[in-house]
Amino acid sequence: MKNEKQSSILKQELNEFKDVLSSKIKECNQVFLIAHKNPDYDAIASLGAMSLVCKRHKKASYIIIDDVNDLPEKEKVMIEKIKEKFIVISLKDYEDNKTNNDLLIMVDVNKDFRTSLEGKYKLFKSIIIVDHHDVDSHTVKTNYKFITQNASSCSEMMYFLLSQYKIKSSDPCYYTYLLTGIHLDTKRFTKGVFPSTHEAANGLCDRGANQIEVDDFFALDYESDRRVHALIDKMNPENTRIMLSVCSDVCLENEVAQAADYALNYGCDATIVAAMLKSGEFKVCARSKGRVDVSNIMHALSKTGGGNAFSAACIYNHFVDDNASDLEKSEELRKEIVKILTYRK
Ligand SMILES: [Mn+2]
Repeated sequence: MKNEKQSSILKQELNEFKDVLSSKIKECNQVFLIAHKNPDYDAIASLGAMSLVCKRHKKASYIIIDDVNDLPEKEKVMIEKIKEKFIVISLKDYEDNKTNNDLLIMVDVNKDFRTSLEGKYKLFKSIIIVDHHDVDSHTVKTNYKFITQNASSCSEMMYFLLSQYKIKSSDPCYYTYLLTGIHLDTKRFTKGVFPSTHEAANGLCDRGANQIEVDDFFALDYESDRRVHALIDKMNPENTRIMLSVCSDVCLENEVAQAADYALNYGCDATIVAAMLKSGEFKVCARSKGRVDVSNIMHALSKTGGGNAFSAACIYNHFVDDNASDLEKSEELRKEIVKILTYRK
């Protein structure tokens, strides 16, 4: 698909989908918008853009984000800005205000367990999904979905939808956020870039996206970066090919992921990093250059395991003794991981 037609095919498909989106928005009483838990820049930007689409249809829309306080500062900044124009609610608010004719729009996510509405999808009259992740048996069942892997990000698709609806935001921050989402999911234009991605980025800049503000979203936070490097400092080559770091340092989920990403720069086949979250659970992130399928390892470790052969993660919280010390728990987890790695050899 890496040819000049890719962009026009994507735009044509989105244009057809647009009619479904419009009719579903018009039919319902109110729209609820949701993205994946721990929403990233792509997810938050897409929520903002989809809110603009609902506003265009003069329909009340509510963004459900249940974990705002646990998010990193810059994600909170984005959400605070969106709150100036739109209503952000908790899961509890949704439950208090639901009707029997509600539309749910899921952006940047398609799997049931990845949002805080897990188990509650049947409460909605209709569900629309706009996403760029792979689908599997966990994909929420609906006839109204636009899911493609021929786009860099949900932000990219949302840009094309905004432009097809001829929606112009007086506040350029919505364009800046979409460009930030594209930068995030393409690792700053180094992977998963399509011809349409460049077109979207150019269009966003034309509409006033601020590249300097985009760069600010990727500036490293000193404290956070030290925590990432502390995890990397604790790495051991578990066998000659897999670098492993397991410790009870308290980190944010994305810091564990960053450590696993960074360590892949070493001459190894794969990296696995585990650290403790504020909740007391352990986050485990694994990355691979391709010789090792890390999603198998994450699935073997925990039923929460998800991802693909190159990049996978899970939450680990089933310890033999829940009252064990943090250090004992991290040692138990290390042994579990080593056991799985040993079986695999
Ligand atoms: Mn995304």
